[in-house]
Amino acid sequence: MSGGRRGSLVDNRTGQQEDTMKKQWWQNKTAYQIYPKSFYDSNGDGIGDLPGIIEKLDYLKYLGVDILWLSPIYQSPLADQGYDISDYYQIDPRFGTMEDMDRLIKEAKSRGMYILMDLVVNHCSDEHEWFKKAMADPEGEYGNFFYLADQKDGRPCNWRSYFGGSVWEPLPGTDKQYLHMFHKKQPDLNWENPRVRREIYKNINWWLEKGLAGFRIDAIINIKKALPMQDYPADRADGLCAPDVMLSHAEGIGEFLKEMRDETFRKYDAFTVGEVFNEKPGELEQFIGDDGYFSSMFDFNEHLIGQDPRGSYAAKAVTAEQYKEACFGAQEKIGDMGFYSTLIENHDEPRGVSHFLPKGQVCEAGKKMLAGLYFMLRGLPFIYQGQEIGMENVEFSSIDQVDDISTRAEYQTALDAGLSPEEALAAVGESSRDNARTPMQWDDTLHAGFTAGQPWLKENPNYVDINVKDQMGRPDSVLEFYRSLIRLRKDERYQDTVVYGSLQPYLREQKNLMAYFRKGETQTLLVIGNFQKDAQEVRLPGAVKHVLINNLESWKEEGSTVQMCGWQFVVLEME
Ligand code: TEU
Ligand code: CA
Repeated sequence: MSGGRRGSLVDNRTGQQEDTMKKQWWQNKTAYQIYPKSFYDSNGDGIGDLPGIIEKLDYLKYLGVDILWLSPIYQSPLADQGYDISDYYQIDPRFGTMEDMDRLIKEAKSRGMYILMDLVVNHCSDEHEWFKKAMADPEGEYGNFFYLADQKDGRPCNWRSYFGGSVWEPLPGTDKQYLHMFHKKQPDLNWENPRVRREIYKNINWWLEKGLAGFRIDAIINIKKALPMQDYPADRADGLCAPDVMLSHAEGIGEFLKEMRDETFRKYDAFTVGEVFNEKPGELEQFIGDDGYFSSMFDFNEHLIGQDPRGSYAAKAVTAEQYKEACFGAQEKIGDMGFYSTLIENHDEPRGVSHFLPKGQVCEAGKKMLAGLYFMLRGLPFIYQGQEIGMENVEFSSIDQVDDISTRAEYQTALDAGLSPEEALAAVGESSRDNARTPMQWDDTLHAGFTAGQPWLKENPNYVDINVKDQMGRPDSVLEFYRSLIRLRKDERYQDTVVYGSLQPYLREQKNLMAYFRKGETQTLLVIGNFQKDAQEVRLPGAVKHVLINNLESWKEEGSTVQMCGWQFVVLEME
């Protein structure tokens, strides 16, 4: 891995040549998120596993992705599907063995691919031995691994957990209570305790020694609490306040993050991408600038559109204009100071095509347009499993079909707000995390070719139409379109512009049109997406040299304008 050489880029704001951001080994790559439980089941128990991932490495190589992020596969009761870890040094037997993991790292390496694990260290599982020891002796050493308080004094604060209810829960068998920002089976680790931090760094280094390329870092903003704990104004009838209110009062996370970086990642030139929703204004450079805590951070700006403090039942549909402004706003904020990781979906989100395209208008052309629009932004694109074939949200006919604890909590919130069960299900179903967690659709045989047994979560019945087997090699498929985007990113003639070129919005005011320039030192690309089902005319800023990518066959250039068909997406090389 070579990095650290100084890159020369055109400054976004001044258009001047500048000695700016350092180039890094990972920036010209494409990343792919695997949700192991739903990816491929090699032994028929209905649960995807590590040998299953190894079997599909050649498929991922065909797609062209380089960096693979695995959602957690550590030993876990799976209360939150592995985001509740009971042993950081073990692979959960349902996913495979440590030998499988070592083999995966080796097999990936031999194909020129890199493995990232998920680093979940804001909390562990209540089944972790640290927590068991804390329960056995709350006054002892391990009591201080968590946030404990005496029950007799009442709740220390009125913070609401992300999955509903108070963050406080009685510590079984004791007169104490403990804090959990997420589910009660996910007690928060006390980062103020240096021993906790040392244990975490030791584990990170242990994994990096195995040859991991780095980590995706879970929920990391939560490690710093606003202390001393206090109440904030209640924002719902439950008398509690949303966790982000507390986070906005928490100061000093940088000391932890810097220490973690220096004790671990930096020594290995590891790639890290932080899951950060709530950095404070002006903090972006500290997080992912040249000397940042992480290599990169996800751009979640598009994913916050339409959210409502009352709960996910009240969320609003996203419009094309909102989507465009969120993308451009993020790009302006980051400029060339750092490198975002871009995405349209992950395991916590509904399917991007169902969420960002208007209801009832989801089609192959629209799926490709959405793919092209985020892929060509400046940043490291992440593809979530199944996204590359255009997998869609699933219909839930009963809350019993929902496995996810977050959706179940949101359902209860909707009922509490007065919705009928049918309304509540329809409302929370749209944003349910289970939309992304249905089995990967490999082919049109029983259970989408995911398992020879019974899948742990029901497959989306549309697998008969949407599956890998159908799309591989079909030139007009969504899958082949993703391949063409990845090829362009890797193409030596264009890579510098696609990866490092500055980004400038074009015709920003034109409705349902998202267009932008990517400008390199000697080259200008123009990206245009017609974000609606109807055709629209677009003025061209100059002569077109080549149409590099087009999601439709037609190209209707007339003088200085082009007639863009509904959902048409193009990448043009300009004279
Ligand atoms: O998500 C963190 C996070 O902020 C989530 O609460 C997010 O807002 C929510 O999932 C939206 O429904 C991470 C993981 O990605 C998620 O899967 C875990 O459940 C969570 O941390 C706890 O580890
Ligand atoms: Ca299995």
